[in-house]
Parts: sequence; C-alpha cells; structure tokens
Amino acid sequence: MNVESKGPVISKHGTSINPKLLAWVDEIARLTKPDSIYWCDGSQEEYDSLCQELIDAGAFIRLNPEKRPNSYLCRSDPDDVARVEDRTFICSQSKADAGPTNNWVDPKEMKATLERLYDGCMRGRTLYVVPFSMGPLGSPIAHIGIELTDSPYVVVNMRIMTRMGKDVLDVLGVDGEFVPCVHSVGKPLAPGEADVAWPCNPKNIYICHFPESREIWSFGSGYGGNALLGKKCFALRIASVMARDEGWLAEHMLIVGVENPEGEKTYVAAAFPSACGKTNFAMLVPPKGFEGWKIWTVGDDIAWIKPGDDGRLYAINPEAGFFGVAPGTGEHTNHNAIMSCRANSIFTNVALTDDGDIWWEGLTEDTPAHLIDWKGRDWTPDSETPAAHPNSRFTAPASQCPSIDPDWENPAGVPISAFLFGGRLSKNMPLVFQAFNWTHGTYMGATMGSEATAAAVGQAAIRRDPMAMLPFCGYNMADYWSHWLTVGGQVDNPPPIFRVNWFRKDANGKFIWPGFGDNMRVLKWIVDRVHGRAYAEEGPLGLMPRYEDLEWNGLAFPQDKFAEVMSVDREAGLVEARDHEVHFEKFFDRLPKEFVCEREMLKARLLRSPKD
Ligand code: O2Y
Ligand code: MN
Repeated sequence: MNVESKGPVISKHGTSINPKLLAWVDEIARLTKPDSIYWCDGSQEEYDSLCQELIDAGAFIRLNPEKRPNSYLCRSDPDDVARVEDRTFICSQSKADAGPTNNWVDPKEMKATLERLYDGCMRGRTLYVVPFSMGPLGSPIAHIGIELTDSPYVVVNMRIMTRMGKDVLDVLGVDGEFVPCVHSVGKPLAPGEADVAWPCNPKNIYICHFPESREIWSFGSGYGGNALLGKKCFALRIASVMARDEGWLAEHMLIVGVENPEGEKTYVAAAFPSACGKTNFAMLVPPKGFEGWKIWTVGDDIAWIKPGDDGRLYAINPEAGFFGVAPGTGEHTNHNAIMSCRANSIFTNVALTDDGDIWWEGLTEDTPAHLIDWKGRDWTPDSETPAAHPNSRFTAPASQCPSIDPDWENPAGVPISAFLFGGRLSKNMPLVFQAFNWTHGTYMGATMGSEATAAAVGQAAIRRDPMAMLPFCGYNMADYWSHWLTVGGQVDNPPPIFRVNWFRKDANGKFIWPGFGDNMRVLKWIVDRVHGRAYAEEGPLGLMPRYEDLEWNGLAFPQDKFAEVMSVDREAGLVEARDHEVHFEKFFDRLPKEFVCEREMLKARLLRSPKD
C-alpha cells in the first residue's frame, strides 16, 4: 500500500496523535487495500483541488462562475439516487433491541459479510480520512466522527455538511472519542482499469449500524444519506442510541427561532415526515400582516437536544449545511433556500441550462426551452420525463442562508420552548392543537401518520412515521418512546407539544389552508401559548384555538373555513384510535404502559358528546 502517491496533499497520518484513530485507519487500510491514504485537512485549497479532480474524472461539471460561483453539477449513476431503507440494517446484539421497525442482522454475521465485501474494495482508489464534528467544534452537545471513504464526492460534500478537517483532530486530541464510519462505493479498480464517473455497486448495498460499538459501515452507494455518514447514519441512528444511554434526544427535527416585533425570541423544534414542506417551514418568510416578525433558521433537518443545568432543553443543529431536495424549491416557495445555494454549492442530479447554470422543476415559473437533463440527455418541455430527478439535491453551506440564526453555532445550543409534530393528512386531522401534557404529546408523536401515494382513487394510504423517525431510530421504537417519557420527567417544565397539519382538503379535494408563509399564523398562536398569552379550549384531541385566537391580519380566511380546517369527526377519530392499537401491537410488552392509558382516554373523550 502506497501512502504517498495520490491526492492533492498527502500526509501519512495528518496531524492526529490519537493512537486509537491511527490503529483503526491502519486496520481498515489493511482490509480495503487502497492505493493511497489521504488525511483531509478541510482547507479551501483541498476542496478546490478535489473538485478539479472530480471534473477531470468526468464526475463534476463546473457551473458558469458568473451565474453560480464556485459551484458544481454532479450526475449520479441512475441506479444510485436515494437512501435505501430496505438495505439499511441495525445490527444490535439482540433482535428485540432493534425492534420490529428496523431490519436486523446479527452483528457477527454482518461483520463476516462486511469483511468479505470490504476485502480489497478500495483497490485502485484513495482512502480519504475525513475527521468531522457534528455540531460546533468543542460544543458540549457536539460529537466527533471519522469517515473513511474512497469517494472524493463524499469528501467535498462532507466539507459542506459538517465541520470537517484538521481542527477536529485537534479537538479529538490523544484520547478523544469518535464514531468510526467506514464507507466504500464498492467498486475496486483492477490495474489499468478505467474508472466510471460515478462508481457504485447498487446491487450490493449495505448501510449498517452497530449500536453497541457505535460503528457505521456503508457499502455500495455513493449517494446522500447512504454515503454522507454524518447525517442519517450518525446524527440520527447512532446518536439516538447515544442519546438513550446518556439522557438526551437525537431528533429528526428542524429548529427555528420566532422573533416578534418586540424582539422576544422563542425557539421551536418540529418533526415532519418527508414531503411535508419541512425545509420551507425551517426557512419561513412571515406573510403580509406580520411586519416586524422574523423566523430564524437554526437547522432544517436534525436536532440534538440536551437538558441544561437550568432545567430547560437546549438544541443544536449538528449539521453545517443543507442537503435540500431541489424540485419544488423556488424563489416563491423558498427564497432562503434559493439564496443558500447561490454559490459554493454542489448540485446532484439536477438539469443543466444552456448558459451553464442549473434548473429543476419548480425553480422558475418559466421552463427553459432546452436543457440537459439529469441523465445528460437533451431535454425540452415536450420531454416525457422530468429534467431533474425527483430526489435531486443541492448541498449548500447553512451560513449562506439569509435567515440563519445569529445563535446557530452557539456551542450551548438554543433553548427549546415547544415541539411540533406534523404530517400530511387530507382528512380528519385539524390544523393545530396542543397536547394536554408531555405524555399525551409523546403519544401524539408516536402515532403520527402521513399520507403517502394514493393507494386507490380517493383513498389515501397512511404511513405511520412516529416522530418522523421510522427509518432513523437506531433501536427499538417502543424503547425510544419510553426514553421520551423519561426525558420529559427529567426537565423542570417540559415544553408543550403541538400537532399541526397544513394539508387538510375540502369536499372538492382542494387544500383548505394556504400553507407556506401563512403557517406563521399557527406558529404565532403556538408561541403565544408558550408564553401564556393565548387561549385554547379543550377538545377531544387536545387544546384548540378558536377563530379569534389566531392573527388574521393580511389574510381573508372566513370563520366557516376555519371551522372546517379545525373540525374533529368523532367517528373517524374512534376509527383512528382503534388503529393505534394495531400500530402498537407489534411492540408487545415494550410499549410504554402510559400509551394504553392515553389511547383509552382519547377514546373516552371522543365518545363523550360535546354537550356532556
Ligand atoms: O435520498 C437521500 O439520501 C437524502 S434523504 C434526506 C436528505 C436531507 C434531509 N432529509 C432527508 C430524509 O430522508 O429525511
Ligand atoms: Mn430528513
């Protein structure tokens, strides 16, 4: 193995003096047999040099610097375009600890499979050592990971998505702890074999997590959450296990600060399943009638939340960038996201314009007359396939977001005053209500559902996605709910929990609520509840605002429409409550006993006539 032949700057072991790290890199290099090893320092020069290498390899296209400075387009293999949940494994010692919602494989068996797969898998390639911090460097809430990868695409994306480079090794020191993350595209090169632009091994993908040893091993995919191991693999699956063991929460939540005209700021964390406008909500622009209000973005996807000494919960965004879904993101729908990727960004699987910029469905009102689509083919508005892949992405520095919160890198985190759970439900679920208490709120999160694709005409299929963590909880989901109950009991005054639903439809199938910026009206009521300034009346599902409790300045939204978007159908509610039983069945005796009580109380409230 040659340690000094490839890469822009080669050093044998970077600046690390951590014997555990040095021994582990050595062990993985012996197994994977790369041609060279390169320790990333995280500098701009290194980033530029790797991007140039990716251009030379045909993987990157430099975008027009006048339109999109220091930015690149990348096209993945068409068979490697998204996270693969059916190839994601939780390899805990006991199957019951992974729980009924995770794919489980015995850790010894999986290690044997991985050793076979990884043996020589980096031949002909460079092994990059990527030290990264999830969270501001040195923050007491942050944690360090080291990713060993044979993908330069991963390295440059990790530099945007995390705090990456030699500063991390300084914080790690001689005996600091790190989460070891091994990644390979799974495509070794024989001597003299020419590489492809996007090497991968899509028929042999394994995204493996070992909760007890806190290790991540990913093989076969170079894309997104499969390969940028700081994100879903570390910050959610492994971190959820760390959080359980250490008394904190690792959540699939955005974090926003709501500032009113008096300058009072209230931080809120919110969980939404995919396709519910999570990024738009994280970067919300207040509507007409909310002059003087401001929404500040702390994070768009993940929150690490720890109890502080003052009995409150404090959150950081462990990431440093956005890996945002491109289609549907436009100037009118999300100005802040568009500004975030105006420069210094990487675009994966979007279309290329004739003047060297990027385009995707929903970016502009007018569709360009000609494009090169995400597969590199000529495209016109008459083409039958979309120009950008539906899961195409922009990787952009969070610091470029105009609404980024001044405290987004505060090592102490920001105090969380409310939790929101959302979902996409066209029927029965009101626009907003508040849980009666923490246990009830945890139950609301645990039973959260969202409509996926229509299973049949007029019939929506509801996928239960507790706390939007279904694919991301690294252990038994029922134990995770118990952990939520425990954390709630550990803080002085656990924040109130709210349920929101922007997607209710009327009898004609039209959305009742305008959504987007007008979600601010709901957020204001939530903030006012936090501060004891707003009224709520008791309903069967929770505490609900009346029409007069929301701010309507700037929006003509009649009272009868509000009644429709807030209505509770008691019969449908009972059907739903019975379905909670089905949802919980598979968790057997691990289900928190409190949930049985919550379900019975929900049924009792629904059965009681409003006049009783
Ligand atoms: O397909 C991928 O690998 C990206 S998935 C993703 C990216 C950013 C934020 N959230 C998600 C998600 O699946 O929740
Ligand atoms: Mn996500």
